[in-house]
Amino acid sequence: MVQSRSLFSSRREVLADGAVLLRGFAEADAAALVNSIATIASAAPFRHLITPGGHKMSVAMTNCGTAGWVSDRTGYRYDAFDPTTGQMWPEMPDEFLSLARRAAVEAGFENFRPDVCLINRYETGARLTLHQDHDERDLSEPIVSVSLGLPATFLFGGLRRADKPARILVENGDVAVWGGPARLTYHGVDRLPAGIHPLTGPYRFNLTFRRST
Ligand code: MD3
Ligand code: FE
Repeated sequence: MVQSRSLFSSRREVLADGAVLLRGFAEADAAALVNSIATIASAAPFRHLITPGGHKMSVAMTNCGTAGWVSDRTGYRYDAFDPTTGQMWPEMPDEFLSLARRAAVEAGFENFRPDVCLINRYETGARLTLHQDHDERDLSEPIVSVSLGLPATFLFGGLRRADKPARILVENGDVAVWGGPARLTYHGVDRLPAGIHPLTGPYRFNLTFRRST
C-alpha cells in the first residue's frame, strides 16, 4: 500500500517549538547513505577526536562538505582541511544534500544550504554528553540529523543545561530537524547498547548537516 499523506504526517513528532522528528523519513535511502559513508571514510577515516579538556571522544567522527567539525586541545572549530590527512574533506554527495534540504523543508525551513555534514559513528558504549551546537556562525540556520543503523536514545533537554532531558528512541531512517527557538537546545545521545543491525553491523551512524559560515 502506498503511504497516504496523512499517514506520513502521523510520523511527525513535534519535540518542542522548532524541533521535529520525522520518523522513517530517510528509511528508503538508508542503504545508499551507508554505502556513501564507507566511500567518504576511505578518504577521510573515522577518528576519535580529543576534546579541549584532553579526553578522547567515544564517538568516532569524520566529515564531508566544504568544511568539517574538528576538536583538539586548542578547542572546537570548523576547518576546510582534515587534520588527519591534510587534505580537503570529501565532497558532500548530492543525495546527502537533497535529503537534508527535503527534511528541512518538511520542518518549515525553506532555504537550508548546509556546507558541512559531520558523520558520527557509535560503537557499543559510545555516547555524547549533553551539549549545545553553537560553533556555527548563523544560528538562524537549522540542523538536520539522520539516524542510521542501530537504535539509540536521544537526550532532548531544554535551553539550560540543568533542564532534565526527555529520552527519545531513534531508529534507522529517523530524521530530526531543529532550529528557531529550539536551535540551542541541550541534547546528547545515551550510551549505545550492543547490537547488530543488518545495514551497519555493530554501529549506529548519525549524519548532522550544518551551515557553518
Ligand atoms: C536538538 N549528534 O554531533 S543530534 C552532534 O546522534 C550531535 O550523533 C547527535 O548532537 C547524534 O553534535 C545528533 C541530537 C539531537 C536530536 C534531536 C534534536 C539534537 C536535537 C531535536 C531538537 C534539538
Ligand atoms: Fe549536537
